[in-house]
Parts: sequence; structure tokens; C-alpha cells
Amino acid sequence: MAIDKQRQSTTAIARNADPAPAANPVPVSIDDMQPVAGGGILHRRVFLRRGLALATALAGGSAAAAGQADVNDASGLPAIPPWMRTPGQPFTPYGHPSPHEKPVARRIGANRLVPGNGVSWTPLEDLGGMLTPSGLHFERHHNGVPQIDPEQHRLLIHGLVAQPLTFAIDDLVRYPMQSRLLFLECGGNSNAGWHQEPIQRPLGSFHGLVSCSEWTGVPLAILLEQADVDPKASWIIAEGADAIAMNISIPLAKVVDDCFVAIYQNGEKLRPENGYPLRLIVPGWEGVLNVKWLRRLQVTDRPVMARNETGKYTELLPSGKARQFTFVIDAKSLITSPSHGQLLPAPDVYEIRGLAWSGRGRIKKVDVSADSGKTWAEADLQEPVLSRCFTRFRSAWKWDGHPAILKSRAADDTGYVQPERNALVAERGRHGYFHYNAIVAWEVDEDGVVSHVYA
Ligand SMILES: Nc1nc2c(c(=O)[nH]1)N[C@H]1C(S)=C(S)[C@@H](COP(=O)(O)O)O[C@H]1N2
Ligand SMILES: [Mo]
Repeated sequence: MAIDKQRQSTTAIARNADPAPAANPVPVSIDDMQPVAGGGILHRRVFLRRGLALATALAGGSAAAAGQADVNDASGLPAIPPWMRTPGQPFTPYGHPSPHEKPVARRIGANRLVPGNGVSWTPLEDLGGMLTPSGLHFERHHNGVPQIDPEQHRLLIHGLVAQPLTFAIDDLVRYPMQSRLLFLECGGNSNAGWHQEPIQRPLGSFHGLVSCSEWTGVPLAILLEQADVDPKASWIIAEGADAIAMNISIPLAKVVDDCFVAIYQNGEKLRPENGYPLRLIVPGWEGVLNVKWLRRLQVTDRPVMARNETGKYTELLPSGKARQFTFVIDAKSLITSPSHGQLLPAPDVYEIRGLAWSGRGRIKKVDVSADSGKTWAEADLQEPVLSRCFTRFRSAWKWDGHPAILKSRAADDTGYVQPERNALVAERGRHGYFHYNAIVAWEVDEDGVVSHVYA
């Protein structure tokens, strides 16, 4: 496979400075540097002892690599950089990322003839922490982003209810609200995993139809109680106010259990792309159920059999049976670094970093392998570990310069374990498109080039 090394990105790969900086009082013991799994994976205890004192050397091109961080004046104090010699910029009404972060952007994949139909991917490999900035949340629109006047927007609850109700946004904000940190993943995320050959693309442009936000809004149980739902009801059909009036059916039990209508995203009103002024949040279930620009909830006793639950999201299995209404997002993990497009400059101790999540609950454990899954070692989970939320993991890896295959495997608190690719394909066959959550393998070759492999 042809990978042009000149075009490798300079994404930061955390790398150990060896020997340890003298300032660090707790050096890594010899024991900590003994691998606990094949290919050089170290015990996660190394992080407890000294946080690996990773000097974050970059794979070329950075200020640190150019030695700028070390420049001292004659007195031995750090040099005064130019930005300390003049007053800084004035205040701004609404902040933006540093211009240096410009390359961190969503990648767009839209239909050329219908530019409002497509996706944009979150650049997962460039982000840290649990939350996705609202401006980088992935997007999936079937017919563009409606420009909605919030004053004119209404939510109707009707159907099998004693009391149909209509709400303006101003009515809804008077109800008790809740905030939850929840990932949202499109059921079609990672679908290139079903391709015969491993796709060679940066992580985010392949797996980036998943993001994580703090959503704030009103629990539907409260609104439905007020509407007085008929005991015969078992489904709810949700409809959006976009030009396609996208609709989809959701079991009533789930809606009453934990669904809510969100008005805020990461502390501010929802972004237009993510459903302004109102969207449905269906925690842990596939993205398509989380109807944006929500205008109608019809209580019924059967699913509506909309396009997105029949023509799409229904898949033939090898057994001849079909999967349908496969709502829950199963546990999944991705190594974000090293990942495709990054370069390991030389044999050294590296931090393997990644993301894990599960629609069923909390991430219980992530294992990491450097020998293609022959042996595994438990990764360190970054606190807090919340149900149905992004969880960060990391592992220390002593790379000896030989080719290695890196994998991560998530398990959640229901006991579900992320499958190897061949197990997923054996179960689901070759007609798969949705719900691809297999273990992802990255090969690091002897030159430190990282590529995607099926292994
Ligand atoms: N009204 C409406 N709701 C919608 C969609 C849409 O096109 N129209 N796309 C759905 C799909 S397939 C997904 S994956 C999520 C994407 O949400 P996001 O764009 O906020 O990431 O919204 C869902 N809700
Ligand atoms: Mo989706």
C-alpha cells in the first residue's frame, strides 16, 4: 500500500523523554518498564507513578522539535517571546479557537447534486477530553439544515393521548430540566469497515460520525404524563421540521425511561446543525432516532415503517433472517494515537491513546494489544467514567522499531465485549452497512508509518 511519507501529518504523538528529566522526583522503576504483554505494552501502573513524564515530542514541524522551547537568554532564564512584548488582543463577544487550530475541522462528505444530504465527520484524532466542541460535532442531514425561527417553532404531542399538547420553546424552558453527558453515534458510522480492503483515511474521516456533548432539556416522561398516554400505546413516532420531515419510530418504554427534548448543547442553545431549537435525545441508541428540529411526537400502537426503519437500517443476515430495529449502540473503542497518518519518529516509549463508549452503560475496561491481539494488557481509564459517555484510555508502549499491530478492545458493565472483525463479519455477513463496531487494527511499520489493516 502506497503511503507517501512526505504527506504524513505532524499530529502530536506523546513520546517519552529518555532519560527521565532530572526535575522529576519519581523515576520509572525498572519493573515498570518491563512489558506486561507482547510487543512492548507496559503496565498501566506507570501512569500512577509518574504520568510517564511524557515530553510530547512531535513528529516533526513543531516548535518543540525546532528547539524553540529551550531558548534561554544569557541569565539562564527562558527567553521573552514576542507575545510578551506587546499588549494582547481586546475582548471579543463570541470566542473562537486559536488560528493555530485551523486545521482541526470537520471533513464534509456530501452528495454533489444534493449538497444538503450527507455527513460531516468529527476529527476525533485531534481532540482531547470527553466533550466534542459544538462546532466540531459530526453532522448527518437528509435534506440540509432548516433555518428555524424559534418564536414560530412548536412541538405537538398527539395520537393515543387523552390531552394533545402544543409547546413553544418558551413553554418548555419552564419545565424541570436535566443535563446529561452523552455520546451520539450514527448507526452508519465506521461502515467502511465492511469494505473488502481496509480504508486508508485519517481516523476521524472513517469513524468520526460520533461525538459527545452535554445535552440539557426536559424529560419526556413529564410531558407525556401531562398528555395522559393511552395504555394501548407502545410506540412514538418522532418527526423533524426539515424539508424532508424525517420521521422514525421509537418504543414508548424507552421514551418514558430516559429520553428528553434538548434545548441546550454544551451550555448554549443547540447549534442549527444539531437541531436548533429542539431535538430529541435517545441516550445510547443510534443517531437516526435522535430527531432534530423536533416538531411532532405521535403516540401510537405500532411503528410507522418509515424509510429509515425499512429501506434503511434493516439488514439481511447470513441465516436469511433480517435485523431490524437494532437500536442500541454496542461497545466500541478506537486508538486515536497512533493512528493512520501519524508517524513514530524512532523507537521509544509512546503513549497509546484512545476513546471508548457503549450505548448500554459504562465502559468497564479497555484492553490494548501490540501483537495483533495475541496478548492484551489493561489500559488506564481517565476519570470520570460515565454511562453512555466518551471514556478516554491510555497505555504505555515501548516500541522496539519492529513492525507491530495495535488494537484496543472495550468491555462495558453489562459484560459485552467489542468483537474482532472476523467475528463480526461471520455473525453479520457481507451485507452489513450499519452498526460496525469491530476492533480496529493499526499497523506500525519499521519506519514508524501507521496504516489501517484487517488483522
Ligand atoms: N430531522 C432530522 N433529524 C435527524 C436527521 C435528519 O436528517 N433530519 N438525521 C439523523 C441521523 S441519521 C443522525 S446520525 C443524527 C445526527 O445528528 P447530528 O447531525 O446532530 O450529529 O440526527 C438524526 N436526526
Ligand atoms: Mo445516522
